[in-house]
Amino acid sequence: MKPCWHLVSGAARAAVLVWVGLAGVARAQQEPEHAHAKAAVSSEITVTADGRSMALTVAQIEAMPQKTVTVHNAHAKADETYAGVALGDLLARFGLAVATHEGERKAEKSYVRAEGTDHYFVLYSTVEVEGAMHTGDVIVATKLNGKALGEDGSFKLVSTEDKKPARWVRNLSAISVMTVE
Ligand SMILES: Nc1nc2c(c(=O)[nH]1)N[C@H]1C(S)=C(S)[C@@H](COP(=O)(O)O)O[C@H]1N2
Ligand SMILES: [Mo]
Repeated sequence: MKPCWHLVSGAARAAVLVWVGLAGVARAQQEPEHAHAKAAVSSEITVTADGRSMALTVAQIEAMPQKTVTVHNAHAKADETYAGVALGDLLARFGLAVATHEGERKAEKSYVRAEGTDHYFVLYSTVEVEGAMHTGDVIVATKLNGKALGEDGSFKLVSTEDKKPARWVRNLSAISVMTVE
């Protein structure tokens, strides 16, 4: 039988609409304040630089020299301690060391594109991620407060100088360096 909406009285229609509206409000209020869409968890991170591409696992990242940073997450309104590899140290393994004048010149003309499994991506100037050139740390974290990152994925990019966590990338899955000529 087809619904006979035209037969329903005006008052009854209004009641149905109010009920549907209130149900929507109740649902919205159940969402936690920092809820975000569930994204696929990254199991590897692909680093591309100078035409070379390499996938790295958590074990490989954790075998590199580790850096620990404590940052205030303005969204979560909490201090968080992340551990992982400094992005500059990671890039140095891909021939992007800034120990020489030429290396520095290249960094000054390059940028880093960091992307998550949900395709959210951000840019950093390469200079910003080089501890030898810039204040602050940008790390590829694999741990938060001593534990795996959970639903933030296997890897998360975290920076200490940003006032908001918008350039932190959860479920980090790809890092590529581009040089502007
Ligand atoms: N992968 C991924 N990372 C992301 C985002 C996103 O949509 N996807 N949003 C960014 C933005 S705009 C903010 S403010 C913070 C919010 O992080 P939180 O929800 O974990 O507090 O994550 C950043 N990192
Ligand atoms: Mo944001």
